[in-house]
Amino acid sequence: MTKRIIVDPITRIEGHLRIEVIIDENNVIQDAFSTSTLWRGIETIVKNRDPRDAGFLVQRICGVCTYSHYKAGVVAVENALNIKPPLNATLTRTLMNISLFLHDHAVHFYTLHGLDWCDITSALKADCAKAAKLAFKYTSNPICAGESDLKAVQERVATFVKQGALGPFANAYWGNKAYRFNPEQNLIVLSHYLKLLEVQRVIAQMMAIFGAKNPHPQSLTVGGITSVMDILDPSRLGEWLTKYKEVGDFINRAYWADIVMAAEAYKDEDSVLKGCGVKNFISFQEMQVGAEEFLLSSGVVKNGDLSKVYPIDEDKITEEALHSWYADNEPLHPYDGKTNPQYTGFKDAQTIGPDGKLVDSKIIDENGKYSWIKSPRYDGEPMEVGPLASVVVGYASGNPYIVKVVDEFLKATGLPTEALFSTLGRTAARAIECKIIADNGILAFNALVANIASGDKKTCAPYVIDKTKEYKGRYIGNVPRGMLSHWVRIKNGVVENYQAVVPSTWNAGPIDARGQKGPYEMSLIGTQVKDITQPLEIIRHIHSFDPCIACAVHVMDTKGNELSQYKVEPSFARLR
Ligand code: NFE
Ligand code: MG
Repeated sequence: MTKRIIVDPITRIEGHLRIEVIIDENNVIQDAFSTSTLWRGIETIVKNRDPRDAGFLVQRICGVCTYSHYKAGVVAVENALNIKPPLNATLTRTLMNISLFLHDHAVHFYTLHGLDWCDITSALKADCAKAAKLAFKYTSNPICAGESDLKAVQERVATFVKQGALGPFANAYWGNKAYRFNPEQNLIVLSHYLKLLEVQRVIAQMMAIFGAKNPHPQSLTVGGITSVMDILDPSRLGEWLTKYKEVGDFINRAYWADIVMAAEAYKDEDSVLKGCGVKNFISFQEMQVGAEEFLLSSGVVKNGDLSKVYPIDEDKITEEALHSWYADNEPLHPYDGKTNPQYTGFKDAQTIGPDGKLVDSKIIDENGKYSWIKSPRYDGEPMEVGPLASVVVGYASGNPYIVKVVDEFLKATGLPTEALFSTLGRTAARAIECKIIADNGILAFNALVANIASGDKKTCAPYVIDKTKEYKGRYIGNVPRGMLSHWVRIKNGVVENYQAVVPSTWNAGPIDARGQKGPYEMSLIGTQVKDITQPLEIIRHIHSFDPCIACAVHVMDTKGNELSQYKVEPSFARLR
């Protein structure tokens, strides 16, 4: 009888994700399975639609990266129609992208992942004066970490606790031995957690300046942008700049400092020093800051070997569905991808309950289909995508923006480069990418202002769609959770086929036909769970990828039929 820990749902993510792990007698994870339990259908909805609407439709894939799919849908169609948007449009798109990345990364570290690192109950025991002094160890200019700030935070949260209601901090694994911050460090992170709630609003406003609204901005159009008056208005430009600086301040004085602090506090915590089982990384050029200049680089790094970076051959990208709830098992290039559902459900099993006795239960069929997520592969190999991939590829390529900040991180923490290949490294990589964008996004702003000042007012390129012609095109780029690609075929003036190969699909997908597991599953194997009733280590590894299962699945029943009923149990984890 194997022991299984099932965490369903994984909370503090977007979408519905279930993790099953098999542990040995020492509670070390021997095998792991990642399952998306819910599905939606945008790739199907967009078929037979006007390609000019594709961006708006595919934008609804996700409510988190609300800009990524919009931009990808617009650029894929531009690529198919051979349209080159004017520089003003490209740079304005970057300004919107900057706010998306800053938002997603900061919100991930504090709101979604932070409580895997920070024990709120311990923060209440902190000595505020000591904590205020300690904050200077990690930055010369701390924010929201003065003695009175910290006292106010402690009192605010203590009020919840006295009322017996932890609010957003309820139902966590407080006191677990896998937490490593001391009370003062926990209090600093808690203070920044609360401050981020205010900063998040400012970042959303940044997006809305050129995007018209947030979430789901609406100012991109095939060929360019529609926020013409905004980019020609110095007060709108000034507003964006002020907010960008305010957010950058938080990134450098809070987020960055807290990551350096986490690296110090957790450097002996075995569970975060592992967590990188797939050491292949793929990342794509993104964040255009000039006519030809980008902050993030393209390439493939294999087996963690930083001495070589391979160029990406996009013909080598496939998705397969042997273990996914779709009918077509074989690997297909996304231009020819299929989305025909075939749900096979869970199987009955007797598993060990919390009291050690057998209970009737349901588990996945790991030999059959067990997830709504497909398995993307590059040249037949699983790849990790995301900030860690972007940092690894950029570092190995000698990208000066990335090398500078990675070296700064390694120097500040005393960690070796190999430490990047871990859950700690993945969490740090997100802060590294965020800092690169916070510090250098200004280049795109300056380039836009200079281009307008030079007299170029163009915001859209003209084009025609010839209904007698067939077109195909794609967007490939990097979004906050990693490499994203959208592939479109156009025939008779409408979308004939549309496939999105999404970051969380790369990371969360199930086993492929060659028996290879993806990054989520591999990240868990070998980790010891200290307390099987509180599998904090599982959640921390998985959260470090910043899962977005809405993005990874993006399928729904277009006829509105009920496909299945789901019951989400309030208990965070159940032992089988
Ligand atoms: Ni739904 Fe997304 C990003 C995309 S996903 S959050 O970033 O594309 O995995
Ligand atoms: Mg897809």
